[in-house]
Amino acid sequence: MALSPEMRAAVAQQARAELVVGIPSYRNAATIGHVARVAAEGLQKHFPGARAVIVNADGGSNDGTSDRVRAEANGVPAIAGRYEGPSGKGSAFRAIFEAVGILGARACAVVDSDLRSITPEWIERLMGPVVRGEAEYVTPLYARHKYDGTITNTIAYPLTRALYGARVRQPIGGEFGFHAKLARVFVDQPVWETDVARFGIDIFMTTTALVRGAKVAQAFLGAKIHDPKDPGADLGPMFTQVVGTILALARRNTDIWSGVKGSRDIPVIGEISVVEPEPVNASVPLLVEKFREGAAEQVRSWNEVFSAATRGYIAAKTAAAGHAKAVDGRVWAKAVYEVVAAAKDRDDTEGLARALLPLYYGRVAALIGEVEGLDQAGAERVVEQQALVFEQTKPYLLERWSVGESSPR
Ligand SMILES: Nc1nc2c(ncn2[C@@H]2O[C@H](COP(=O)(O)OP(=O)(O)OP(=O)(O)O)[C@@H](O)[C@H]2O)c(=O)[nH]1
Ligand SMILES: [Mg+2]
Repeated sequence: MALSPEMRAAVAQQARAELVVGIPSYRNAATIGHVARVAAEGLQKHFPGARAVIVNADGGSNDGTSDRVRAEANGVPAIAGRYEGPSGKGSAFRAIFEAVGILGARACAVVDSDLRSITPEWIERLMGPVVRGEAEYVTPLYARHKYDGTITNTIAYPLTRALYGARVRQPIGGEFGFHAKLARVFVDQPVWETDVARFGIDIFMTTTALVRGAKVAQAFLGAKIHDPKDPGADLGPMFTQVVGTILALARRNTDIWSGVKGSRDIPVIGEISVVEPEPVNASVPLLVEKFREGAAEQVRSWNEVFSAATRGYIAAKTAAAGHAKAVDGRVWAKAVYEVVAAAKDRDDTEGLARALLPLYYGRVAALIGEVEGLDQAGAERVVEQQALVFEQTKPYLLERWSVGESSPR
């Protein structure tokens, strides 16, 4: 149970609602008021006859985050308070899913609390398809700066696409719409003491929707502008939580992904237009340094996880000078699959994700070089090309996986 007794009581006091907008937060007082105001406006403008509730599940902020939500909800009932359980975005979502169940709602949209570019139309695009019965799970599609979303671009997108065969471009975008039936499925999974309670939540939701055969659509939302993070400086824990969760889910769903070849398009709602996102900083020297440092730390676990070819490549790269330390897309795809295959007989998926982290830094450094000087469309082609490499390399995963079956390594 993630709803605190106080929040549960506040939810139970509400009349039945059809729609819920959920906002997870932790110390977002500077930005969450705007998000709550725009969400309320979207509900009033696009779903005027429907009863809706805004639920803010907070991680114990002491900066007045929840007060901002109450103050800005503009007549839409708002429940704002602390969730219970492990600290993290996923626990906040769990509380929101529980509220959806208690309120008897039909559809829910979740939006991050650090968004600056949210408009009332986002609420319509995310929830409208669910309300109209056109989709059960809606992922966002937005223009992000070419240095933003590096976990998405290097692994969450290409690996989800290759494993489950669906071209969901932003599987961990942060904004989603879904049917209450799926909220129920999410709540019922025994994952709430794992990294799903933290930043594993987004990939858990998307993967669960895909393996359950939910009808998925992508909502075009324009530009995503939020509190940006430098991929070298900020993203280590998020990477291990997201990738650890991908690995844990891959172990459980072998019978589904092993039969998938190629990938299918996922329909897009709303017209895609060109928008210029705000630039995000990325420090290549920092990435290269972290690659080298991490390689030194991980030697022991790398012997257990990676093939001799991959280890040889890494050794050569980390010895090379400066920018030459970058990791090539083909080697990256194989290394990722070696880690997926290693998850077959290892429970410690987070440890495996940590083993991959230095290579991720090396891969991001390379990707930054590959897209430097390209416009958004050009950068997008590079990401697509890499995703295709993941699809083409998938037989290598199947091979490593079944080798593990007959002879323990
Ligand atoms: N309740 C709660 N919410 C959190 C926690 N950490 C993050 N969040 C919320 O989750 C949302 C996404 O967090 P961000 O830190 O913006 O992460 P992100 O935008 O997915 O990551 P990047 O795309 O890499 O920038 C925001 O609404 C945060 O307030 C937490 O520990 N507890
Ligand atoms: Mg953010």
